[in-house]
Amino acid sequence: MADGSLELMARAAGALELPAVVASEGTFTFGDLQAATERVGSALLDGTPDLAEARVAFLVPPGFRYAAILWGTWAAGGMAVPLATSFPAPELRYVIEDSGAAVIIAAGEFRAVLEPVARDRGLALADADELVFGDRETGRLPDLDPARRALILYTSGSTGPPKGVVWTHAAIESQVRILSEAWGWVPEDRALLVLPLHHVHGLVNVLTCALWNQAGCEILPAFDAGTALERMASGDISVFMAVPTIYRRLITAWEQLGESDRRGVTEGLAQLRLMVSGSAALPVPILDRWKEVSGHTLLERYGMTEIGMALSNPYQGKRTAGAVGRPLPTVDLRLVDDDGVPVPDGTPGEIQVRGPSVFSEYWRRPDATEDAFREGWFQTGDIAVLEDGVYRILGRQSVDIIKSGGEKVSALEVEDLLRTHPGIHDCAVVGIEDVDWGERVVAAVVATANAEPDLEDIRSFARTTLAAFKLPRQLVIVDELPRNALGKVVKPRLKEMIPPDPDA
Ligand code: MCA
Ligand code: AMP
Repeated sequence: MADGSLELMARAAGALELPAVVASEGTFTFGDLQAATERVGSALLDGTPDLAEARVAFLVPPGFRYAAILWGTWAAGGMAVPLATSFPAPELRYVIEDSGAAVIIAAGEFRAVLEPVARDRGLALADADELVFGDRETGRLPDLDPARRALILYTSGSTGPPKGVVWTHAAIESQVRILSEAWGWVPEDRALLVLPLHHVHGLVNVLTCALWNQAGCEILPAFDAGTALERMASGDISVFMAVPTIYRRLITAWEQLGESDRRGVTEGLAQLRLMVSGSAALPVPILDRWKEVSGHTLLERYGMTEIGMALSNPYQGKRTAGAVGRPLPTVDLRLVDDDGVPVPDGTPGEIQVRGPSVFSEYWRRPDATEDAFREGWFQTGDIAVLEDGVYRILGRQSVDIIKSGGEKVSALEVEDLLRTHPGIHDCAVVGIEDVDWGERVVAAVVATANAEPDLEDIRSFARTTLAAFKLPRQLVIVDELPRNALGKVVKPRLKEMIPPDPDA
């Protein structure tokens, strides 16, 4: 490694014999990860001194290859652009084109979906296995300034297409230090990772925090409630983080066990040190039931792709149901009214955040970046109130953002596509409270004359363009959409018109 290597990698160098990643590909030490990082980094550099923030897009399932490609990209001076394994070809193409990726890497099972876009961009599609495990000579890696840009994560917003959120190495380091301190990470920890790795939650809070602390990370290629529950209760795991939908599924899996298996699992779960919930509001019934199942009061925290983690219940001390605690160290946070003026305690206001973990820019969107900040404060669009010394999240300013199973969906993006369906004259998409998903995507549709679009038809129409989590789960045919005097759909009124989901 070069002298100026990133602190994340320098710390790994002090733990070469310790297990770093346990995954479907095998068990790997920090020494293995360091060697793979050097192989990937050298291959990407291919004789050049520094990738100089070139974008490296990769579609690889969560596992050792993922970690090695991420670290190899960073060690070579590139910007990592993780691609979502759940995305269909058009969404992958959008991210690759928008980020201006100079390198595209795929695991074998994803080659076919990426080949056309690689060809169109005149790029060879690199093979993940060959990069990570190939027999190649390693060379010198560049010295890196932590102020350099490291990562682009794509996120949907209330306007326009998804935007790339840029994180520097320094912001990632700052986030990881904050969480390490606040949540008590130690080298003896072993995290179980069941989340996708193109979001802050899985990538930073779990994987990077574990590796930064010389702890191990056991990675499942995808979430499966039975497997996750069994691994959590195995006695090997000390840290687990997930979205509320996942906790709900773990509860269901536990309830399906026989009496004595339940007891065994409950005893195993009680051994964990830390269980965190985030990415969406944790319903109090899930918090309460999980306490009965596992003995743990979930630590709920609040974050966002643009700011990382901002608010957290305490690791030690009282965790308040339905609340997200206090600002994490170094996070400057305030609640403001519509004019940007701070509100007194007990009055709801928009959350604004500043601090070293806040993102630096939307990739190649200076106007959107400028609009997102006000006098140096990032405007989250989330509404909260400070009561009895803790913050409670009350909702969002925009009705066009939906959070389903921890995934963010832009109603406008779904509407734009649905309007191109021949049976749809007009439509509006809203998020409706849902016990499984938190919110479910519901489409209210005015059909064209003589057309009778149904849910399955609309879902299969949209599926080739949009990720499956964005597809409507309920369809309501209406004669007309409620509109205000300016002709804009009044979504709060529309929400009241949606009948309960017949399939729920
Ligand atoms: C999958 N499906 C979904 C979702 N996920 N539908 C709605 N909302 C979703 N989130 C679709 C599948 O494509 C499938 O569709 C059908 O639902 C059933 O799939 P199933 O196997 O039950 O679901 P799954 O594949 O097991 O996924 C559920 C999940 C997953 C494990 C809860 O959504 C998930 O990993 N969510 C977490 C996302 C996350 O990490 N968010 C963090 C971002 P079909 O049958 O039609 O094919 S927020 C963040 O990072 C900030 C910083 C923060 O605060 O944390
Ligand atoms: P994303 O942009 O996908 O990173 O999602 C961030 C959004 O998730 C935030 O702006 C909030 O709306 C929501 N969120 C994250 N954590 C919580 C939480 N604990 N309670 C309520 N909403 C949350």
